[in-house]
Amino acid sequence: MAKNAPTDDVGDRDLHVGTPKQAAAGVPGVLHGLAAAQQQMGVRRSALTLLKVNQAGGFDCPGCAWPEPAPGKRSHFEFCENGAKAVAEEATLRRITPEFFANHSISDLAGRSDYWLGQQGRLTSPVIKRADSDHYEPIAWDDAFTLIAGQLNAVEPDQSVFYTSGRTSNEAAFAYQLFVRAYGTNNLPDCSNMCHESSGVALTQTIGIGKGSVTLEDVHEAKLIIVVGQNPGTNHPRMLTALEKAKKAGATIVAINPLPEAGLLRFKNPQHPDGVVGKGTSLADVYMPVKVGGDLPLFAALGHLLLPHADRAFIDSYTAGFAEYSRARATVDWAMTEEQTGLERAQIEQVAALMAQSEATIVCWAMGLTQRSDSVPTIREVVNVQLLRGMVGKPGAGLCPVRGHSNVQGDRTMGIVERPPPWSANITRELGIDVPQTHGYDVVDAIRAMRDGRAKIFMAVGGNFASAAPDTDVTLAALANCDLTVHVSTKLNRTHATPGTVSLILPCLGRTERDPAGSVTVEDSMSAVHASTGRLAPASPDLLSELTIISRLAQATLSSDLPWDSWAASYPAMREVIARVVPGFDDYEAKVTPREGFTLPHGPRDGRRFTTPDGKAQFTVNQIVERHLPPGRLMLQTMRSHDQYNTTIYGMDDRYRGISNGRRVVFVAAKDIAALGLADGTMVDIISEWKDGVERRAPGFRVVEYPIAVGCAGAYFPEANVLVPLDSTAELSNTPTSKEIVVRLEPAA
Ligand SMILES: Nc1nc2c(c(=O)[nH]1)N[C@H]1C(S)=C(S)[C@@H](COP(=O)(O)OP(=O)(O)OC[C@H]3O[C@@H](n4cnc5c(=O)[nH]c(N)nc54)[C@H](O)[C@@H]3O)O[C@H]1N2
Ligand SMILES: Nc1nc2c(c(=O)[nH]1)N[C@H]1C(S)=C(S)[C@@H](COP(=O)(O)OP(=O)(O)OC[C@H]3O[C@@H](n4cnc5c(=O)[nH]c(N)nc54)[C@H](O)[C@@H]3O)O[C@H]1N2
Ligand SMILES: [Mo]
Repeated sequence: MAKNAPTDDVGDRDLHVGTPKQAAAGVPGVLHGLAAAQQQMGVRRSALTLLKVNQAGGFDCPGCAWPEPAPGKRSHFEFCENGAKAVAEEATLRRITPEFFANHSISDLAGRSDYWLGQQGRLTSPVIKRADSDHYEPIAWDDAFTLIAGQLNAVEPDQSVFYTSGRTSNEAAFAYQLFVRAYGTNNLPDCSNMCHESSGVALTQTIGIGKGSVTLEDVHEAKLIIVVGQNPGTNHPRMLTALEKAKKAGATIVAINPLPEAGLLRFKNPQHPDGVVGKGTSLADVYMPVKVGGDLPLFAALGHLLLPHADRAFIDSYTAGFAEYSRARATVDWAMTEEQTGLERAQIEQVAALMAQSEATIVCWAMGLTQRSDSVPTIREVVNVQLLRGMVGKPGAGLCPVRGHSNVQGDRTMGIVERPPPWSANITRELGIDVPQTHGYDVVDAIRAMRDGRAKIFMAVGGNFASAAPDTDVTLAALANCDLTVHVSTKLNRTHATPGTVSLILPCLGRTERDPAGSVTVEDSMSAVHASTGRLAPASPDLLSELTIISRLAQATLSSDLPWDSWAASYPAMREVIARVVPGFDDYEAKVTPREGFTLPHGPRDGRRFTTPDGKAQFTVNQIVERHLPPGRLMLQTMRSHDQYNTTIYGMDDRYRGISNGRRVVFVAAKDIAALGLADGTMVDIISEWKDGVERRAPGFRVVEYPIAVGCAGAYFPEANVLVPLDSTAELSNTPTSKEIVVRLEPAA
């Protein structure tokens, strides 16, 4: 039997701190995943649903963007503990009814935790909060579209903001950007702005395309894999299977991370006998406990050490800027490097030696590199080192930004971006729509615009803007400052509890559910596009697909006579249009009919073709800006626990880090705890200090002594988002610096 939703909201009452684990997954992982599924769905539905994850004819796991092996090579369980939890959140049997909203005012909901809100179950019918009301109440779909269209047409298009989270299918994403641009704006911020934007910017500048250059086969064939700023045991567990496979074929693995994450140290693959009873596979051969923010000096030093091992043939034929780069890296200041990285010269030399020997090296990275002020230069420095050794466009080698949301990469390919897409002329040619050419708002600029009254309408297809965005108090006030907020969502979340004057929640189908319009398509982190087919009965008969909601809103709002009805009724019809407009999608329908789908072209990977202005891959010279914290301060990074999907809190445990029944914890090294005069278990407020002079405070965190790099601290997202100043963003990508916050700890009042 599925369990009922919790009625009380107990917070961290029963917090317990144990010892961190040394290995990830194994049988406990599978059992935890199944337990989560059964609480939400019961036993039978869990079994039937989980067997369809990532299978031919099944649906794409909504968990993460890590690719699946080719169909013949898939196991029957092509999901992981956290994939099971992601599916359970959506396929839950719990329901939010109109009575729920009658019983809970919006002020009541605003006081609840993200965990409690998410546990209430699926949204089932459209609701509206009218001006001067503190409750959501039912509204008919047609009335909802008429009302929103009326408001959209009453403001200038640039006064509206249209957010997207990365679960939206290719077809819905294409329709959404088309609607928004036909309406007249490029205000299309998305979760990428807070996620891999820095990777996109750095890769576009250097290799001419903002996507990673490896396939899953490359990972299997690599000789050396360097995992930087990523916690795959929690966030991309299926990646551990690929790392294990590479390792068994002889690869060496290096982990660069301020935390010794369990999944990087040892993996017990529950599908192999030694993963069930044995010790599993030890993964990382070398662990580099870098200080938060030390990656740029680290990769600069690696580049210096690798200069004598440069691949001259590759550099001469395919790159530009090597002379300047090699001059900049001719010397290295070891004292500064050791101080800024927290690593010893010998450790760095050891990794350089591995790189010098390796004929096939992949560097993987995620949020540990992308959410800092110097993220773009840091990723460019990673590119330098890979170019130096000729590690792009070669089997088993390359650059591998590991994406987060399951279709975040596809949404970008479909034109969800705050600038006119490079193919906007095709929209005009094929559909007769003039695409606005002005630069729109990204996430941070959208918050500023709402705060300052320049934007009055906020619409979101998916996501939880209020909890995901930085500077929580500023973001909440910005949303509340809107005349209208509109949320296309599957689950209740904090953003719904922060309404504009008028607010609507439009409930939609999830990826696991049957859709009469056919299968949708998605693109994974390695540019492979394939179909996803939901099989479950929808959570409520009143749900519409995202594509239908967007199409009906477009019809109500726009005067142009595009065939929105036929698109909403058929994903193949929408794909036919995409094929004519988006490069790389010709014969789209034919290519996604076979279950394996197809891989989009990628010049650097396929043939060392670099689409930069001079056609060469670019070496860059990146300045190292040293960080010196005032006495008594720590560099805080905000990260995910093992029991959450971004702002969706599955449960209150972080098993691998030894935390149960609570989330308000701050991880600090023993040496810093002693130096600060605190103790393990002290309750503190975390205060962030930023040059605007405003003190942002996150009250009531328990200090946890942890093997984290000295001078650093870690706390969970979204509880710590209140500490991230809105104006503290990465150079060039404008990504909030969620992994670079200068804080002090004060004993709690
Ligand atoms: N189960 C689950 N899966 C997910 C998600 C989820 O929330 N739950 N989220 C999805 C999304 S949208 C994304 S973007 C990905 C996120 O995947 P990750 O990037 O793995 O997520 P984070 O928890 O932010 O972890 C960042 C890692 O970077 C390290 N780190 C922090 N600062 C630094 C630094 O300065 N240098 C280095 N070298 N390392 C540093 C942290 O210690 C941590 O191990 O996962 C996706 N998959
Ligand atoms: N401090 C700090 N802040 C961060 C980060 C960090 O590491 N630290 N990470 C950043 C990153 S990497 C990201 S990607 C963002 C995430 O930002 P978002 O993508 O905005 O947040 P999510 O928590 O993934 O969104 C969850 C909500 O999506 C809705 N949803 C789920 N599935 C569907 C669906 O199929 N359709 C629709 N329409 N809605 C659906 C549900 O209502 C659910 O409540 O947060 C960023 N914020
Ligand atoms: Mo993300």
